[in-house]
Amino acid sequence: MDLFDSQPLQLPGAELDYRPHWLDPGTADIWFQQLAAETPWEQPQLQIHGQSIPVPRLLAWYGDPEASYRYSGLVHQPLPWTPLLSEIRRRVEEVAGQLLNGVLLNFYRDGNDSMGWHSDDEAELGTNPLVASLNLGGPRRFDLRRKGRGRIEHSLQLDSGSLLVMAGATQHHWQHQVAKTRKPVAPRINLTFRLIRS
Ligand SMILES: O=C(O)CCC(=O)C(=O)O
Ligand SMILES: [Mn+2]
Repeated sequence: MDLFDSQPLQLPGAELDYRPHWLDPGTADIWFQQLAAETPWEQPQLQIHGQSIPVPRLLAWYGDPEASYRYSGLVHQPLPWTPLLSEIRRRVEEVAGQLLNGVLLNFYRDGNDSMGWHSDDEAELGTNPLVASLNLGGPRRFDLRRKGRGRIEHSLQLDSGSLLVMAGATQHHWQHQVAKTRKPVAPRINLTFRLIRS
């Protein structure tokens, strides 16, 4: 790992560390292809005002047996670590400097797939959670805004092989999104590693 290839982002009340070239492009491509093919992707339905609406992307949750996780209104039992995901976890834990017992995989098939505004502030993540987010495949824009405000204050283009670590009080004060786009974009897989406290 190149210690100097790290960009701390100066946003008030946030602790963000962006490493654009964390992974070499060849490995990023191999990991993308393998995860796209071997993951049992799901598209859960959200219940909104009595209507059933599919989540606008594909998901999978992996982790240690105790790491069940609630997202999209449902509790998900973790799938067991695959050899590739164990290897990725080991490398991400080195950067994070802490254990991470679960990973949410998001597959954005095209520009119509997205993730709405949210903070990673579920109770089972504890007070100041560290979330380490690895990006593979096509680049997408990642937006940040302060809670209670509408305006996007910072955007990052998350390229393939980049790692974004969010820590400290970031999730208390900030929300993030990956918006839909009309630009043609290649498929993308994002992996967010977390520590679930049971
Ligand atoms: O796809 C991304 O970069 C964001 C993913 C995310 O925010 C999440 O999984 O909580
Ligand atoms: Mn998130």
